Amino acid sequence: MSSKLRSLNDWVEQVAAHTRAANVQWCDGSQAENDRLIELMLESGDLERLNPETHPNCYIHRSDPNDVARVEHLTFVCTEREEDAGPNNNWMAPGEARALMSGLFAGCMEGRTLYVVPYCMGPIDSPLSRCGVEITDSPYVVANMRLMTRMGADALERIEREGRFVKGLHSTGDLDPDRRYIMHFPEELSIQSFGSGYGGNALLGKKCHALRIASYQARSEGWLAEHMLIVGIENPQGEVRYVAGAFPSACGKTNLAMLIPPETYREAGWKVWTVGDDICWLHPGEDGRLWAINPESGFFGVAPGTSESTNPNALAMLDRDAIFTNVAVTDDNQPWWEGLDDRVPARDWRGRGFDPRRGPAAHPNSRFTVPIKRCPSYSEQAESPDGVPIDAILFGGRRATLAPLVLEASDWNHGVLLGAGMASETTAAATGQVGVVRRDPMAMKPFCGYNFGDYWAHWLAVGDKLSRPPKIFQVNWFRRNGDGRFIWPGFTDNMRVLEWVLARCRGEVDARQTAVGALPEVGDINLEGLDAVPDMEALLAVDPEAWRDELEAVAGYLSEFGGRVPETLKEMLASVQKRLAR
Ligand code: OXD
Ligand code: MN
Repeated sequence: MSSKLRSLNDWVEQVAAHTRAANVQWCDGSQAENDRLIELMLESGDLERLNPETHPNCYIHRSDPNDVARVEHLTFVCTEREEDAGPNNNWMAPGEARALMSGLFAGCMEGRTLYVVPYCMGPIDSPLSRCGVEITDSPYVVANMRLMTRMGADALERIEREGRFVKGLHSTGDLDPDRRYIMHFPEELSIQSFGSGYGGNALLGKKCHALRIASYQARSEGWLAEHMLIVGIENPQGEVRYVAGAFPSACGKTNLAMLIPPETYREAGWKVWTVGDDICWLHPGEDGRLWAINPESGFFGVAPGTSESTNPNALAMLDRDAIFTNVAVTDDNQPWWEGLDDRVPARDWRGRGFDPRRGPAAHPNSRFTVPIKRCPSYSEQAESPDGVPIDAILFGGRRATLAPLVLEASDWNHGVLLGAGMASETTAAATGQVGVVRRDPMAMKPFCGYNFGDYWAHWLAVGDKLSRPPKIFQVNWFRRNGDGRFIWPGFTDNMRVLEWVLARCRGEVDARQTAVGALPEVGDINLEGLDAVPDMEALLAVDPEAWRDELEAVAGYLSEFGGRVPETLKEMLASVQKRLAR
């Protein structure tokens, strides 16, 4: 097979020659093709079958122990001018990057099959979707791309019709961390990734395309590509309102996206619908609202901590048709991770007999890949070509102190400031120290494909186009008390905050105005049915001293982006600082 599209064929031929691939296989996304790939990986040891009685059609992949997370220090944005990538990105000149990558790719597929993977990010018939083609030598990547994107014949047909696609070239190479690079060329809509098989580095539709390249493309086309979940909240009257939320990696986006409301809410008729858990493309609509699609069609979720109490919907979808990466297994070959239950695993994520002295059984960034349609709270609207209209945007972070449970921005521009000032404690989703507070504007620090200064200007410009913009809120589920314990129960009870957020959007409840934003009155968060009443005073406290320091830190951070920071944002910051000084 090949394609009717000359530019695609030429590229595939040129890559096959350069990498000296043994075979070229065009992927059609069919079940038969997937079955063959799974068989191949079972034979090669890339996959092991999990217990077919308890987990039919589920497999485990154990990665190289060196290759378990995104590698931000090896991820580059290669724009012609360094300042266009901005201080938020590692930069390399495109010519230098291409030469480096060409050296690495030369001959790297000798003896291997080159897979051509056409994919569509977003519903196949949506004008908001965008397409790409990934060339890879990893059957694991092909199988995961089939779960995470609309991959195969339909995508190829759309690509041939449009003639435009993001070019992604990937090889696992020899998995040598010294020969590992994830390069982005946003000006030519292309990606080159070498030396890693890990999802965020290798499933190029996800972070590389749907965030870094798409954010750049979105800026020139007038929309936003964001690191956000999308969730529909149905009230007892049967009306569904959609909320998008940006949270840094491993801060509970997946749990929030498929939350089951607390019992009292369920009894009253509240329901939650899942549209997406990680990435959201937001387009201004003709009606002056923001419309969102989830460009993905699956979840690549963090396994540890997922349990019957934290995320029962996730557990319900993980008992068939899933690929697990770097989890542990029980003696009857079921997948297991810390926080799941109190069984003792037999083998750890490296396949060794489990020995707690060697650390956790599952890797802290172990993952599951599963089609979104397997989720019990799956929303049919995830296939809507128009997307869903967004009423509220949440910016969340993991902050032990300072940030209250929820805070409402006074308007869109103030919301952009709240997003730009986001900070969070780091997690295991990326290589590096865990638990350090770092600035993570809009949860996009690792994912924005261009200078943050220009990105904030673009956010402001998108707001100018909206006559009915969503309200913007900052949330923090992770505030701790003096003993270091979380004050807010989180998980299902985050529904209580969402109820307040939506009541604000509908103008149904007043708020307490403070210098930094509007907060709920202590009695306005519904606590009915909670066993232990959290310290709401502490959760909703605003400490002016601490906020003055915070805003100074935000000002210092913004100044790193120099002249690219929009004046409007600086003025907004100054006006909040002025209110705090009083
Ligand atoms: C992810 C991440 O995998 O943000 O979604 O790291
Ligand atoms: Mn993510």
